[in-house]
Amino acid sequence: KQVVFSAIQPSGTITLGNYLGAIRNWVKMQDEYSCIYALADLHTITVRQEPAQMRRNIIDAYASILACGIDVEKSLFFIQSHVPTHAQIAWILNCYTQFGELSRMTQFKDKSKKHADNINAGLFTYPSLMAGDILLYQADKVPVGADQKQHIELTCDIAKRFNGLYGNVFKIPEGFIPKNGARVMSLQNPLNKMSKSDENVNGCVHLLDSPEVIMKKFKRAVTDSDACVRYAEGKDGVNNLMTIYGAVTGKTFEEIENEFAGKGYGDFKTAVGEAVVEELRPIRERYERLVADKGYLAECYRKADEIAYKISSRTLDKVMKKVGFIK
Ligand code: AQP
Repeated sequence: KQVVFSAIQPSGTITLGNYLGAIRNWVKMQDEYSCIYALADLHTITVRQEPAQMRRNIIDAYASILACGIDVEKSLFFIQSHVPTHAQIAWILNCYTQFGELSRMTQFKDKSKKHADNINAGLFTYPSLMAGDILLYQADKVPVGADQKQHIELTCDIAKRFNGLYGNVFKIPEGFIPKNGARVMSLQNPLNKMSKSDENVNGCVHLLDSPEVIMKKFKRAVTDSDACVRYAEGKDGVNNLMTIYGAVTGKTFEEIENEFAGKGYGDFKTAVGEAVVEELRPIRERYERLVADKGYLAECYRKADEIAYKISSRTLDKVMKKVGFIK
């Protein structure tokens, strides 16, 4: 079986964007691939976190991902900071990644604008830790949203450079980006991507929002004065709602346009809200049960942490040997 690797940061409550862009594919890929998923908690401290909140976020995110349908009998789902090989390989890969390459990363540029008071070295070298995460498991495919495309390309560049110097050490991975839902935008500012850490709570639908809150957020979603449900340039708000509705129902843009021909935005927003509520309802219910059983969650991640350590150590040992470290 081919290997799939992906990770998510527990930097806040998981969003509809994370779900449609990545996690839904994680779930779908479990039968066909050997899947390895991680909670990328080391990545979250590139932005300042409040310790008690961070601990809650880690448990909430772990339970949420299981609730989405990750089956620990089929897939590995571990916590990055529990597996020391990640931090170790990140240092090594930092030494094979160029300053210029990291400077070109749009996520770094965006985040350093947003967190101008804390542009730390970790924020800058985030992509080499991410490259390490993926390369440690010799992954073939990496299911992510469109915003991570640039980081995957850099991962491939770093891997090829390393292989060029030392022979075939790393498998060159490939991004796996969904056709629909790869880039879900904020409901309040559809030019920005929907993000866990958005200060405008109405812009972002969280996986664990109640049905009432979800409906309210969709009713308030920014649209335009055209009053026609169609996918077209300049209609960013409507385009985004159509993307979400299409991703959840499987309908094409043409089918959506026909369904709402002659109807106003009010009806359309209600339909999108209701479709999302129904998609997320079982996830929220499963989450409530899972998060109440911290013992079970700990059992799941401890088992996965141990296996992830074994698998990743094989690659790390090889890398260290090739570079010239001694045992
Ligand atoms: N808006 C989005 N649409 C589609 N996919 C998205 N992803 C994130 N936002 C969207 C995908 O979700 C996966 C996990 O993301 P992450 O937690 O590793 O990092 P992120 O991209 O930085 O996510 P957020 O929600 O924007 O978090 P913060 O606010 O902390 O930066 C990735 O596969 C990503 O592509």
